Amino acid sequence: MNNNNYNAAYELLANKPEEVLNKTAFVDDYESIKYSQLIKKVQSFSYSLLNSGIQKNDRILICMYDSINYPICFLGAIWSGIIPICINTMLPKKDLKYMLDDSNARGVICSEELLNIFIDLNKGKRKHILFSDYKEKDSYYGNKVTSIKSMIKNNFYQSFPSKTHRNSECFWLYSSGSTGKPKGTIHVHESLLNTADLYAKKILKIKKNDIFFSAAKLFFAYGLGNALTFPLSIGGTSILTKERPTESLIIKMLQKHNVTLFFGVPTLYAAILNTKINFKNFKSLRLAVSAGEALPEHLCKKWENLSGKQILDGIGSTEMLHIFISNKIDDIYPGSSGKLVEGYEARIIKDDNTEADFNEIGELEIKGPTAAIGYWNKPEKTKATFIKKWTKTGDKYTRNSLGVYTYCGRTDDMMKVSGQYVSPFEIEAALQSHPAVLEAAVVGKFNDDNLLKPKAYIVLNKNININHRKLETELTNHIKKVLTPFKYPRWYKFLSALPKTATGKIQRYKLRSNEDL
Ligand code: 3UK
Repeated sequence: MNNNNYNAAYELLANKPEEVLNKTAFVDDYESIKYSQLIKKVQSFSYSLLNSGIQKNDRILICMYDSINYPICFLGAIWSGIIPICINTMLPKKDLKYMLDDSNARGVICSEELLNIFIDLNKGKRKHILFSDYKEKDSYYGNKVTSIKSMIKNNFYQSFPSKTHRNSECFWLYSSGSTGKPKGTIHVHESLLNTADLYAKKILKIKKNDIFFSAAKLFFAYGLGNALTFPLSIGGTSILTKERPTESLIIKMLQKHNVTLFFGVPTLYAAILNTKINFKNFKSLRLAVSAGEALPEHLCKKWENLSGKQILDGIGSTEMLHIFISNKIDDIYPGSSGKLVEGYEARIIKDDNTEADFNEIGELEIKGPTAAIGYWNKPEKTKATFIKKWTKTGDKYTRNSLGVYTYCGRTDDMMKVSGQYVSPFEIEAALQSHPAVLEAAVVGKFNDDNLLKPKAYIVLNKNININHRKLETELTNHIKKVLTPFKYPRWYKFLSALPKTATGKIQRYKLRSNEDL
């Protein structure tokens, strides 16, 4: 490409040596694909997408389970200069609707299982062009649904990469906050490869013989790097599955596919360690990575003792696209996030707006060549998070004289549960939507593994005479239905009144410490 042009999909796929072209790029639940085929399918998809009426700079929502079609669609869109927006497949319908409306996406690419939801959301207005895995349907309640399979299975269509730039808009991910709606986080072309160059190549020392497996799905920034950018950047192999990442699935996948690099979240490491598996089964594993929330010291040590393999905790964010502070091979500080990844700068800002000294707490801010350029259509939130070249993380951190960073909690009300954001307010609102509930307050509580989970305090409406155990199950089912399922409270406590100040504000600190209740 011309010097000024830079297309992330092209950069990830082009100029692969012959030996890589013959290697397997992705394996999913049904099939595998070689690099040589992948490059052709991405171009065929790009060509068909442009032919379908979607144009350069249009946005397209991708709501798909992990499979080989995911990288084809994601990279095919980018190849065309179309902006893919990767969204969580577990979201309730109202959130999907919000993202469709907010992003004003021209099209939607979804897994077949999710097609009915999008057809329903598209009813009447029919303003989105729908694409779906496998099934060819000309008319689906009046919606035309184009099959991804037909777009990529036909003859190879050569397509030239769109003339985009290092710093032009490339793709979005949605990030959520404690209040307000999710924010479309806009990333530029060069950020993808920069995460591979700065973190994956230097810290994880990824090589083309590595077999990558990420418990975090491709729609998360963490999963996108782990299972797409990193393997493609060096010609490695990535294992994809649409299955939910339970501990038994992970154990099975690590063995079946001879995984060398595994990416998980602390909750999963705790769950795997709580099974009675024989770690000798992880023969092929070279290294494990943990992110999403802090990895407690005991889990880090226990994993290393039992498996004989290291586990690198590192902190990343949707806004910074991937990990910017990390433990390093043979330089691990259990219970800490480790040291700065080269290529990033960090500062810790105290409440009085001055920089923290060693061991003083403040809010962590990061600068580096993978930062998002802002949130879509949210100027105030953009201004509050992206300050010149610095990105606020919303995390409290300390740094010691060795340059080791330690997580000390969030500056906002957000919780990270199983590595994913959850706002206590959204759980409270969802609980209050249940007919038995008068008032609800949710706080984080550490479980036996020292991992934070939501606990709900409930005041029931008068005359609710139902067994509390039964009601707990009912409330949990209710939450799983109206919110993304992992957000359900792990504990309930029923009170006759919530502790409040004279002005009626809930005294959360009392709930957190469980005092006087
Ligand atoms: C928290 C951590 C302590 C922290 C992510 C790796 O998690 C990712 O992105 P999100 O936008 O959340 C970001 C927030 O999560 N966090 C993440 N990792 C750690 N806290 N120790 C950690 N190791 O509050 C951060 O601000 O969902 C993780 C790669 C890419 C990512 N987007």
